[in-house]
Amino acid sequence: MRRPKINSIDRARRSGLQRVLQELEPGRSVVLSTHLNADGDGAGSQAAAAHWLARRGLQAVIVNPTPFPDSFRFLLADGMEAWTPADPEGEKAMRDADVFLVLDTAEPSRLGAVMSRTEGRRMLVVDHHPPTSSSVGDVVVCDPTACATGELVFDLIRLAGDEITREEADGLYVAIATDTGSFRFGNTTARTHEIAADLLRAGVDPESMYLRIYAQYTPAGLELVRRALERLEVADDLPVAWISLRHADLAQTGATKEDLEGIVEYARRIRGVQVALLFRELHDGSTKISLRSSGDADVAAVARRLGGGGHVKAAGAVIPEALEAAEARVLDEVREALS
Ligand SMILES: [Mn+2]
Repeated sequence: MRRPKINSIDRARRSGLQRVLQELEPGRSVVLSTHLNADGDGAGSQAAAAHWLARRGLQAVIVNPTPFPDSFRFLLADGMEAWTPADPEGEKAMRDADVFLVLDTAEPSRLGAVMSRTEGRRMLVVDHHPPTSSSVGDVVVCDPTACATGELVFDLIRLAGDEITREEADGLYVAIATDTGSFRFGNTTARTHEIAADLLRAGVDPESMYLRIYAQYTPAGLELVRRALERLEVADDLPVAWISLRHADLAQTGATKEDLEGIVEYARRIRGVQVALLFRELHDGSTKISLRSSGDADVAAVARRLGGGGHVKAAGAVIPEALEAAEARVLDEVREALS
């Protein structure tokens, strides 16, 4: 049986994860956190890590800067809760923590109110975003060659010599499936599939995962998709398509931020499109941009010029400008990147 070999991983990743492991002694209290508006990778990696740490005899509590996504609550064990700093339980967990294990980000600004509470505590970071000058952490594993943070959590568990349980496998599968666009994006590797195979052997049911992750449209979410398709525009002179949503689009449809997941993919699915964009007007009048690249364009570089960041093929930024001005500015930057 072919297994994703733990001794085949890159030496830097291995030694980094080894140092993380050394900090996770049985009996210690760990707060698990991830970035604002946790996605499938953040939430799935956390859920898997929480199951595993509990199994190793640590106290593990999830405290995120924004509420744990409802759509991924099924990954939490019975009685396992996820808090925010506003909850007394979250506050207490952060006060009692020996260690913070931060997953899927190393950016202080993306940790919201959790960040200030890490002061004076050991902070372990396991992430796959390219490190930046503002990255934080006492022990940091930032490996952009990992398809998802879930891949690194998988390696961490295997490095500890532990088999992966069904519950852990479900979380890691959600993490990896969502961050690779269901094994379709450019970050998908042979090893991604080897790990997925291992997760299926641990009991993951791919169809029920598909239904849990993707077959979840609500009437409000569907209405948002309808509006997004109405607003979809394709440039005449560039291989670029974009969707612009007003603040009112979310408010009037009753759609949530979670319903925005994947909307940008509608622009990316158009034949010939190399850069897909989602513009979203925020309540304070600024504009949030999601960028996706299907070609050689480095959208992380574009996002950095706009004050944001991310991966080469998936990045984002918030611009303090109104929707129309933001569109013009971003399209200029994208034109530049494509030339
Ligand atoms: Mn991720």
